[in-house]
Amino acid sequence: MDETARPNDLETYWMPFTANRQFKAQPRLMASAEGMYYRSGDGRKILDGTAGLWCVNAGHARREIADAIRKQVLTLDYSPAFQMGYAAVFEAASRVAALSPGDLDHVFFVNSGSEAVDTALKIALAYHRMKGDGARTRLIGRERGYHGVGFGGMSVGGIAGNRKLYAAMPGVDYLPHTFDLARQAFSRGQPEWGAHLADELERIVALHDASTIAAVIVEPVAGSTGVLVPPKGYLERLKTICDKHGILLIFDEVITGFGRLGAPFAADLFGILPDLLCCAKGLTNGTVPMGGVIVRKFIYDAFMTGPDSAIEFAHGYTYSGHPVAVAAALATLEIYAREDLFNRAKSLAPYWEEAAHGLKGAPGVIDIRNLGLIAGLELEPIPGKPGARAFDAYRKCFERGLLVRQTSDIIALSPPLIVEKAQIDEMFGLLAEVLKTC
Ligand code: PXG
Repeated sequence: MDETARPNDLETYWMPFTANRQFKAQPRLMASAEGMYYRSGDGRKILDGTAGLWCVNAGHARREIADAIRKQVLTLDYSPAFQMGYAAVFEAASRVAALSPGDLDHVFFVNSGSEAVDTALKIALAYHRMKGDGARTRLIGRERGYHGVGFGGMSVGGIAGNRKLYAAMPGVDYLPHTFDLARQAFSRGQPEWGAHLADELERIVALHDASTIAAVIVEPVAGSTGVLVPPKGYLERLKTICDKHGILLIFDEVITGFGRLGAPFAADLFGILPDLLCCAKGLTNGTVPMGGVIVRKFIYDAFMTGPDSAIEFAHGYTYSGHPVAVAAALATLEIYAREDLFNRAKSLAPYWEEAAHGLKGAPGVIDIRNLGLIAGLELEPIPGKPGARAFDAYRKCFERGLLVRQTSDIIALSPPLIVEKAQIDEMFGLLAEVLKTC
């Protein structure tokens, strides 16, 4: 037992999105991490099947990032975010924009995915107002969408459990989610069935009228709710309908950004240009909280009107473009480029798909979904105990040295992009063993 890893008091810390009492009765503690592995508090090596929480794309303990962070704290630890700047933050914005497709060429920095989403929604609303279209206040999300926990993101999100205790914002409507087990089970990559579900947007437009709708926000691949891969043609149709009605399309790429799908962004992979793109997580390899909203030129330009002395967008955070986060981001983007990690993910994706679908027929597995370096396994729920089987698998995997992600009866995997084929085999091999006991 590493003594530094043993807390003296588990009670005081109120843990986020955690079954606190269950956890504190049987804690799972991490002590350190390097490369593809965590080390647990009790000294076991744990293979990281989830890149932390979908964020450590370049693997753990990257020296270049640590060095950059240390140097930055000693050079310029903080610089006022408003009405002032420093060189590196402009550099970071340029690099992120250069990585983004099309004319997604201006970047607003924030500190998390939730802030990226709330910021994007505000930009969308303000954009229409700037254009004299102030009646466009309605936002369209999607069932089973996850857009973080801010009031905006929660409100456009479609997870009942995340909303039921709070008053979600009014003026939001929802597309149906795109998952249908009977029609899509065991699809490899994008399902064939379901593109027509995008046409539901036409129904929503007909109901509310386009003149009241500001934006549609979707995750290109829904991550948190269990890896829902968009049906072939679905996102294309969504984009066409948005354009037709002057509705802004927001891609929430907090999970899909920075190589997860074998391309810089899902927008690249699918060849669809959203008007705004939210990112976070992989931007700093998970080391320092940071996110961003990347917007197309016409949106930025719409704000750059009025007197020069006016603040064009009344929004921002004390830590927008924080120097330490920016240093981490620059070092991270450098690693992604130097090690060509997005292409590495692309070239590993077929092997990943094969390995994931090798679990077809394993006990309790009713669906396997995948895209890029993401996989989701859906398990047959134990009657009357939703989520219990997958949680059992999650716990047993951890005990046997593999970190996976569990949500309801779904196990999700999303390893760092440095994963080796042997480690992919190890992940799915161990999962197969564990599933026999769940
Ligand atoms: N949008 C998307 C698509 C996300 O996946 C957020 C916004 C919010 O980001 P922040 O940085 O505010 O948490 C997310 C976050 C999981 C899991 O296990 C997923 C997220 C966070 C924590 C756990 O699926 N996604």
